[in-house]
This record gives sequence, C-alpha cells and structure tokens, in this order.
Amino acid sequence: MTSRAKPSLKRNDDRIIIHFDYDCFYASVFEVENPALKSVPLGVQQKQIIVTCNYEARRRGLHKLQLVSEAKKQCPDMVIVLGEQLDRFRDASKMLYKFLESFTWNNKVEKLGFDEVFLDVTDLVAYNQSLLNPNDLSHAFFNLSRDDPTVGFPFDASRTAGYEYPGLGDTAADITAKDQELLIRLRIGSHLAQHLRHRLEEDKGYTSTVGISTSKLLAKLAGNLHKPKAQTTLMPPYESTSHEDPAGQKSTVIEFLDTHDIGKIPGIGFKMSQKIRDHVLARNVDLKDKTDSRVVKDSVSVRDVRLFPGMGPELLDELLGGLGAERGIGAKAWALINGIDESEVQTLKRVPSQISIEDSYRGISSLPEVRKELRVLATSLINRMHTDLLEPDEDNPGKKRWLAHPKTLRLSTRPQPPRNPDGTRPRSFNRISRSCPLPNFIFSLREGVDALVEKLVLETLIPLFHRLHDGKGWSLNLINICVANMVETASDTVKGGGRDISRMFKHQEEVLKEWKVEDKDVPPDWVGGNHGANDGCRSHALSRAEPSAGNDAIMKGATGSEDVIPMTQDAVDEETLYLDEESDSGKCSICDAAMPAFAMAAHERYHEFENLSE
Ligand code: TTP
Ligand code: MG
Repeated sequence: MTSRAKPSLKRNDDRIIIHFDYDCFYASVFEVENPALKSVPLGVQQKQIIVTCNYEARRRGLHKLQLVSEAKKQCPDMVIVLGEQLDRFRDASKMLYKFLESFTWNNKVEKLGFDEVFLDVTDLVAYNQSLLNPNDLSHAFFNLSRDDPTVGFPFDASRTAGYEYPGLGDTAADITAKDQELLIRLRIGSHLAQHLRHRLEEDKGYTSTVGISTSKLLAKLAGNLHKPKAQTTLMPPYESTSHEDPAGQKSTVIEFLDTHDIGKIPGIGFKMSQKIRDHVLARNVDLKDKTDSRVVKDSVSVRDVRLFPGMGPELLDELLGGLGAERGIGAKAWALINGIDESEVQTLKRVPSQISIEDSYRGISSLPEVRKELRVLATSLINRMHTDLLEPDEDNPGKKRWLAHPKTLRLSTRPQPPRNPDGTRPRSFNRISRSCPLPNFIFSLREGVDALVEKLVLETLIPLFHRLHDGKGWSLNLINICVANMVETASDTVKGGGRDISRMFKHQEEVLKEWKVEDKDVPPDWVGGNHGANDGCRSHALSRAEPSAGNDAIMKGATGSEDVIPMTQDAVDEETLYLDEESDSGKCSICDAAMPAFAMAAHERYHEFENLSE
C-alpha cells in the first residue's frame, strides 16, 4: 500500500501573494464608526460571548471568545457593543475588499470570510522588478500604474519591508540565482504590502496583519508570525538543496511549516487533521472520546506527519478518502504538508453564488409563528437580493437591472431532537430542506417589498414548509431561506462580455464544488437516522441571533442572520447557535477559547472555515 519513497514534489514560486487579516475586525468596524471607542476597552457581544475585543481590551487581559460575564468581571469599565447585526461588518468587508482590489491590475482579489483577503500581485511585482536599477536598489520607485509613472511611492528594494522569517539577516548570503530572484520579488511584494497596509489604515481606519509569500497557504501562515499591525515575509530559500544532504541548504518553507500543528494548515480541516492525528498517534478508535469527538488531547506537528513512516499521498488518500471526499485528497493534503499550494487567488466576483438568510429560535412549534418568522426572513432576503443583485441600468438611466436571476428557492429547518429520558436534549445540527423554482414575480421592481414578501410566503414558502413538516409535533430551532443557482443575465453584447462572466462562474462552480450547497431536497427523516444527506449543507462560524429579552418561546432574531456557503469569496460568516437550556461551558480544543458548550460546535466550524484556503 505505501512505499517509503516519497514522490518528489515540485515547487512553483512564480507568484507573489499577499494575505491580509484585519485586526480585531468587528471591534474595528465600531471604532471606525465612532473613533472615541478606540481609547476604551471595547468588546463585541453576540449572544453571551464577546466574539472579539479591541487592543485596548486585550492589553487589559481580555481576549476573543470570552463569556460576557467573565469579561465584565475582569474589566468592569469595558464598553460592550452588540454585534448581532451583520450588515455593518458585511458592508465594511466589501468596502475594504473593493479598496484593495482598486490597487490590483488583474482583479485577483479573493475574500475569505469577512476579514481576510488574498491578493495575487505577481504582475505588479514583475513590472516593478523590470524597472529596477540593479546599481541603485535603495532608491527605487514603486509604480502603481502602468500608464502614469508618477503614481506610486519611493522604496528601498535592497531590503524587506516589515518582518522577515527567518529573522532579519538570517537570509543566506550564498543563495542560488533562482533564490536571489525570488528574494527580490518578495521584497518588492513586501513594499507593496506595506503601502497597502498604510493606505488601509490612513484612508479607511483599519489596521491589518499581513503575510507575503508565493502561495495562499504560505502567505496566510506567514502573516500569523507577527500580530497585530505588522507584516511578515517568508524568505528564501524555499527549496532544500538536497533531501539527503544534512549539511545542505534547508528550505525555510519546510522549517516554517514543520513547527505548526497539523490542524493549523489551511486546507486541512478539523476533521482531516483528526484523522491524520489518530493515525500518527496510533490512537485506538475505540478509545476515542465517544461523547465528544472534538476532544483533541495531543498535538501532532506537520513534521511528525511529514516524516511519519509510509506517509505520502497514498496513505493520506486511505486516511482521508472515502465517501464524499474530494478526489485526489491525499495528493492535495500531501502537497500542503510540504508547503505546496497551487490554488489560484480567485478573481473578483460580481454576484454571490447564493443568498441565504436564517435565524435561530428557542423552539417554534406553531404555524402562525412560522408564518411570522418567514415574513421577517423573506423581507431580509428580498432586500438583500436588491442590494447584491441589482445594478444601474445603463440603457434606462435612473432604473435598475438584475445582474443575475437565482433559479432556486430553498427552505431549510432544523427540528429539535426529542429530549432524552433524563430531560436533557441532544445537540442537533441537522437541517432538512426542500427546494422549488423561485417564482418570477420576485424580480418585479414595481411591486413593493411587503407585497412581494406576502406573496412569497403564502404562495411558495408555506407550501414548501408543508412538504417538510406535514404533521404535528415539530419544534424548530432554525429556519433558513436561500436563493441559489444564479443565472447571470448579462447579454453577450454587453461590454465586458457576458460570455466571459459565465465562463468565470462555471470555473468557480468547479472550484467551489466541494462547498456548494446542493439543491437536493433533504428528506425530513433525520430522527434517529444518519444525517449524511445533509452534508452538502454546510455553514460556518457563529450565528448572531439575539437572545430573547425574556424567556419566551421564540428567540427574537436580529433580522435573520445570513448563512452563506463557505466559498472563497463569499465569506461564510455564521452558523446558527443552538441555544439549549442545559448549556455549560467548555474550552475550544483548537484555540483554547472558553465558551458555553452550546457555542462549541459552531465555533469549531468557524475554525474549519478559517482553515479553508480554497
Ligand atoms: P478573527 O480574525 O479570528 O478575529 P479578529 O479579527 O477580531 O482579531 P485578530 O486581530 O486576532 O485577527 O475573526 C474575525 C471576526 O470574526 C471577529 O472580529 C469576530 C468574528 N468571529 C466570530 O463571529 N466568531 C468566532 O468564533 C470568531 C473567532 C470570530
Ligand atoms: Mg482578524
């Protein structure tokens, strides 16, 4: 099955990729809206958790994902703002993304979640490299425009901007010509990154943590080395001269990656890393904590995995493959473990692949309640469709036109499982769903939103609901409505070429297949069964539904949280929390954050998403 000879992997370091992670993102959004908040310890609350806090709060010992009660005890003068309305974060994220995009020449700007962005700046770097005067590197000028040589900034190309890994001065003097060339490109990239970081801060008010390297994987990980408000460049040599020669040149990539826990590698998700860990530690499956499969006790480093006897693409295929797994998963994981990630930075996307709105509840069990909540959700959905899918119609000034028509409407619910004999309720993250064609009337721009909502609820959503729950006795803790299967409406005659755009969509569909929410109906047969059918329906991170003021049956949601599939550009940012009454608190096995048990699964999905590089 496995041979000890590891296939040689070929590096391709032709690109220069910059990764941005905005510092304390949610807190920064509030600070930008109200600069007075900068000087006070500020926490952003969702449910009972401080999901993030600003650096003033961190200086006082507070941290992300703390219980509100704990944080208040520790820092009584802390200012707490409610962060359950996600629109402000989404808008800020879009604005920053567009801002960064305005500096690129190739539109390769990819959003990951709300607060991370990758830029592929290979072309900008190559252009500026071609303009360098090798005899006077210290007095270079960075051209941000190919057309106007005055647009740009002076820089010192003989040194790296920001931090280097390994530390400054450690770069071998006798590096090969190939590495010398990579070094200069990385340095140029580091100056561009610094310029963009400063622009983000000075023009938009956001500080960020940045990584510079030749792939999304390495840029993202390099950035983590110095936080906040800093940048790190992963320096050459990226290749070892010889695997056999211990005295030979060591790859900084391998050296750097080797220190990471296997679960920290973007692209190797939580479940994958657990399987690899189990194998490397020869953990007996029977001994695994049956009550909580998320418990991780032992750390396994990338080095442990890389050097594990027999480890390679075949063994990884055996460990990670199987039903529902991506084809070639072993080879992909093996490449990542060796610091190779060829995944492209996606180009700017004009329309999202789906728009999805949801909210969580304490337990809805009557039709009038459902109808009421469907109205709330449908209103958000139609408003969001107007924001994201309409553009000014150039042929009819003052009018708008649809960029894309979603073809499918899906309704999903999450029924609460029955209580155990001891009165506790098992956790449930299983959704069931039904889909149907999205009725055309929804695209009417003449009718008011309220009228459209009424029609959608009565004529489409309620019948769909009856297909999911026909009998009595159901109690729901989540409802989601989603429009998907976007069909782009630009005609081929439109400037910019509709054909190109649809081709782009096709490509993205392919790339994002793994994360696509399938529009298959998921039968309402989950009780006591295997819920694999719902695997296509993934969503991530924490939800923002508000705890109800009193203890009424229904949790009043903000305006319905959005549940977007975790694709690369369309940031998934939430998962609805299942608030059960029996919650106690625990610790996240990945980042050690303390939080109530009910928040744990959603939080870990946040990590899974965080780890997704493609
Ligand atoms: P992070 O990038 O993890 O955190 P951050 O930007 O606040 O702080 P840092 O400076 O360490 O990067 O997450 C981005 C935002 O996502 C964060 O501001 C709040 C939100 N978030 C959740 O909603 N749920 C979670 O479990 C976490 C970790 C973050
Ligand atoms: Mg951040």
